[in-house]
Amino acid sequence: MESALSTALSRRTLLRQAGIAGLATFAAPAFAQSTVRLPLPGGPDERDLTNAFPQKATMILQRTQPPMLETPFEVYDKGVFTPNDEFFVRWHWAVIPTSIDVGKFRLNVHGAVNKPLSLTLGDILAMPQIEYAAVNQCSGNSRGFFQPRVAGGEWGNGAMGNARWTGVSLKTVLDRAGVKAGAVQVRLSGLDEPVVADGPKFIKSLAVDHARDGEVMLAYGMNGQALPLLNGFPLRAIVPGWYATYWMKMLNDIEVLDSPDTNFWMKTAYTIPDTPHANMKPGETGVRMVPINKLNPRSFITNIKAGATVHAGKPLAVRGIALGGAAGVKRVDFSSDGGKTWKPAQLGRDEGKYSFREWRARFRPAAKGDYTLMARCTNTDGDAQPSEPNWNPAGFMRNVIESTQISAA
Ligand SMILES: Nc1nc2c(c(=O)[nH]1)N[C@H]1C(S)=C(S)[C@@H](COP(=O)(O)O)O[C@H]1N2
Ligand SMILES: [Mo]
Repeated sequence: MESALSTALSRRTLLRQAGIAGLATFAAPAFAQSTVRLPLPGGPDERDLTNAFPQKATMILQRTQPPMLETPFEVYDKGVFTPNDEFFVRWHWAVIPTSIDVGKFRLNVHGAVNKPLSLTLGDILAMPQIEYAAVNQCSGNSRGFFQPRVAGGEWGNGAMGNARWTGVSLKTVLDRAGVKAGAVQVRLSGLDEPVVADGPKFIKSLAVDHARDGEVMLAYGMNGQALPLLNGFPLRAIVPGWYATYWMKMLNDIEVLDSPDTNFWMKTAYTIPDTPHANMKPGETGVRMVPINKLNPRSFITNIKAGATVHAGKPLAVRGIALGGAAGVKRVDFSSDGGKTWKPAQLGRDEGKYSFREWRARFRPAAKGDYTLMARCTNTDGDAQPSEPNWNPAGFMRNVIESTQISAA
């Protein structure tokens, strides 16, 4: 792994990757190759598939500019790591560099620090390396299932992915700069720019203690390769256990702040009701809103599609993936009778608490008829998936025990 990684991430490879990206263009209209069924309560049921984006295989096209590409759900059945070329893509603004000169790239660290830094990729590659698996999930993943429907990217369940990330801890970089006493937040920004002059640049901040927890990573490696351009080449933030909105891509600027960040993306956008599972009633007023933060546990059946017909009397192997969110997966329970009875599923290899975890269960549909299969994840903090779906006006943090209807014949 060590040598594969250093090869994958050598300066030459980084350069070659940047070259490939430079040749490709995602500004050209992506063409629809074919369509996929993605049934959502408010429609549409059909989505275009595209392979017109650089370093990306066939993806569900949510939007061309800025690019929003969803991972086809079958990908999650292939294993707990999401391949880089099938990893979802989400950007807020369409002015995104189509190539990066890795020789000229600098990560600037400034603000409330003793010593401002301007780091090359070589400087960063020379720092102590850390590595772990973590799920990157968009705040709006599964938004298309909200009822009543809410505005925004109408994602199915494919705005999430798990990768093994390699890089340096943000703490290493901050310690080198020397954070001044009285600093409160660390603001991250990347190379993308608003398309309109008065548009607010996409920037996000973390509390200083969080930024210095040793886990928050500046990643240059993703599943042993350099990051695809659209996933933030050459460097992005990994904030394990937290929603993807903080995982700044093409990260080139870190500003240590001595007062709380009140920019649009922290104060107005990406806020959730400060209630369990960010749940509120449509139309409810006076709800306290806070910046979105930790991921919740979720689980999915990946090998059986809704509407499938199986053999009555024969054992059926069911498998899927789970994420614990801000804590590890403690258990996954499986039900074949719509949640009346549950039994523990068998957990697959532990790839780390922030990773997807495989689970497996078996059941025998004894009689012909309909069955409702369900999986419920509980994390090591004791949080479990709710049986009723949450709701909030921005369509964030969708969570419910998912069910898959099948029939035995
Ligand atoms: N520079 C930059 N970083 C960004 C964003 C962005 O618009 N610009 N979007 C964030 C959001 S909301 C998401 S969901 C993730 C998506 O990560 P991915 O495209 O690698 O899947 O990137 C995050 N980092
Ligand atoms: Mo997102």
